[in-house]
Amino acid sequence: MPILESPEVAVVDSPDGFSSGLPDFTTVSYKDAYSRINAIVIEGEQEAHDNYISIGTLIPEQAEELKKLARMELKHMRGFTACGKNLAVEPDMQFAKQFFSSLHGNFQEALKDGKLTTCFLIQAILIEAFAISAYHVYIRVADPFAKKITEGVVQDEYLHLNYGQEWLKANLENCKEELMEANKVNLPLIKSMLDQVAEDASVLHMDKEELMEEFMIAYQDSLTEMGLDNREIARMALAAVV
Ligand code: PL3
Ligand code: FE2
Ligand code: FE2
Repeated sequence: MPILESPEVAVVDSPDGFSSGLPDFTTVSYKDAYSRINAIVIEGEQEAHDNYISIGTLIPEQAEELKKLARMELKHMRGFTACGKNLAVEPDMQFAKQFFSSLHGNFQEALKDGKLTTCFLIQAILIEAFAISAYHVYIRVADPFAKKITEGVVQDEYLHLNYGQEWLKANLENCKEELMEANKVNLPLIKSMLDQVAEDASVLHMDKEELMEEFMIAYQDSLTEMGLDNREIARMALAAVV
C-alpha cells in the first residue's frame, strides 16, 4: 500500500534551472520582458538625477549635496545600461518614458510651484522606496553580473531615501498637510505603475506580492522615522487602496 507519493517535482532539477528559482536569461520571453524593465530602471535613474538637480534649485544651500546624489543616479543608470548590454537586450526607452509620464508631470508641476515637500515625497520617498523594493526582489533572481551591480545600487538608494526623510522630518510641522495631499495624489500612481510592470516582472521571477511587501516596508519605515504616528501612516498607506 503506497503511503507517500514520490515528490518528483521537488527533487528533479528542471533543465531551465527553475528549481533554483533563477530564470533562463537567454530566452526570447526573458529578453522581451527585460527590454521594458531595464528601460524603466534606466529612465528612472535618469529622472532621479534630473529631479535631485531640480530640487537643488529650490534649496541653493543644499545644491552641492544634491548634486552628489544626482551623480550617484547617473552611475546607477550606467550600471543598469551595462546590465542590458550584457544580456544583449535593447531597452525600450519610449515605453519607459510613458511609464513615468504621470509622476514626471506631477513632479514638474510641484517644482514650478516651489512645492519642495511634494518634490521630496515624489522623488526621495515614493520613487526611492519603489526602487529599493524592486532592487531587493531583483537581486534574488538576477544574473550574476546584474546582481553585483544592483547590490551596490540599493545601498545608495537608502541614502537618497534618508536624505529626503530627514528634510521632511526637520520640516514636518509645516509640511504635514502638503505631505498628506501629495501622497494622496501620487501613491496611487506608484500602485498603478507596479500593476503595469507586474507581468513583465513575473517573467523575471519577481513576485508582485513580494514587491508590494518590500515597498510597504521601506515606505512605512521612512514615515515612522519622519515622526508620523501609526494612524497617520495607516491613513497614508490606504491611499494605495483605491
Ligand atoms: C532612483 O534612484 C531610481 C528610480 C528607479 C525606479 C525603478 C522602479 C523599478 C520597477 C521595476 C521592477 C524591476 C526591477 C528590476 C531591476 C533591473
Ligand atoms: Fe538610483
Ligand atoms: Fe536614488
